[in-house]
Amino acid sequence: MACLFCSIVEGEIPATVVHETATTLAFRDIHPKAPVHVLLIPREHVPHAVALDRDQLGDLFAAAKEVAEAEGVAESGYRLQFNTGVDGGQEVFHAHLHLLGGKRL
Ligand code: DGP
Repeated sequence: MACLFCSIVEGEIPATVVHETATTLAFRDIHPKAPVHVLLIPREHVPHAVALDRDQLGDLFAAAKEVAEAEGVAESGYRLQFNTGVDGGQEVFHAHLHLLGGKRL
């Protein structure tokens, strides 16, 4: 089945990319829940956070730190969140780390 976030990685669906590395991509959430709402994903398809390996987790958190600095929320603070599985509220089954900030959450 086609994966929405794989299509964004492939450039088939547009997204506002704010940061990218060889292994990760970060882009703005289409339905932002805070002034800053960025999704960080591995370029490789991994269905949910628990399936990420240590390198992928490290790369995502390192990228999140860079995004937080670039977005100006590193000092004020921000939230990092994985919604994992149906009960966790996950809707897109390509692992993604939410970075939310820019207001008191
Ligand atoms: P989750 O519930 O954790 O699976 O979050 C999925 C997020 O993905 C949700 O906050 C909305 C966002 N989203 C869904 N479709 C698109 C899209 O086509 N583009 C972008 N940029 N974000 C999307």
